[in-house]
Amino acid sequence: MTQLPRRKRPNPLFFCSAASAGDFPPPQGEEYAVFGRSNVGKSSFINHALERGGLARTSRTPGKTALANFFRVDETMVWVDLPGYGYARTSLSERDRWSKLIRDYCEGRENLMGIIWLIDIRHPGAGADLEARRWIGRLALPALPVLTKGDKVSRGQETAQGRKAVEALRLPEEPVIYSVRRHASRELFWKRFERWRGIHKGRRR
Ligand SMILES: Nc1nc2c(ncn2[C@@H]2O[C@H](COP(=O)(O)OP(=O)(O)O)[C@@H](O)[C@H]2O)c(=O)[nH]1
Ligand SMILES: [Mg+2]
Repeated sequence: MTQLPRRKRPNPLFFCSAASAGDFPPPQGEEYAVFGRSNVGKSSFINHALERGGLARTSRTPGKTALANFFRVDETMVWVDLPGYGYARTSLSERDRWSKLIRDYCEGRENLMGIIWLIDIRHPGAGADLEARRWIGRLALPALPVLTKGDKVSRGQETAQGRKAVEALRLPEEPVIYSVRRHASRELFWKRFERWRGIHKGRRR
């Protein structure tokens, strides 16, 4: 197998927050959505994977990010931190606006190449994720599953939880196990991401 070239340290840049589709920036380069339940660790993941603490705001209070936030990762790629789904305590109208934002983005964004789908390693197959699974399936977009908070289970449980996730959510591939408390996660993630990106590139919808 050929070795992937070593990654350059990213120099990410936050450049846009959008509350609705009218605020989306003009599409440029490939876009990847970071998607998952509220509090699953999306912002922490973005900061860790892109090696920039404080880039995406992290919060102990779930359900706060009502915006789609756009980050330029490098010359070729943008990541979009989408609002989290499945947060019960927001008002219905707020929820409607969020899901409309997610829908408008995922269904209409012409340069969206795939979804980085974050799932809590402790609860694979929770209701909101099952719903998300059906929805992602209908979108016919490639999804790279990432189990977050890997440090919350023992090493032994990691494999078991991974298997559970594959079954419960009918994952298209083995999930990447991630923890922001482990340096090694970053390297593992990027290897998997670049491979996944390479496979799906050129197979635009
Ligand atoms: N132990 C542990 N906690 C994490 C990890 N990733 C995120 N968290 C915590 O989970 C909470 C929610 O994280 P956040 O990134 O704001 O989630 P978001 O709502 O999906 O953006 C915060 O308290 C984080 O510190 C992880 O890998 N390990
Ligand atoms: Mg967040």
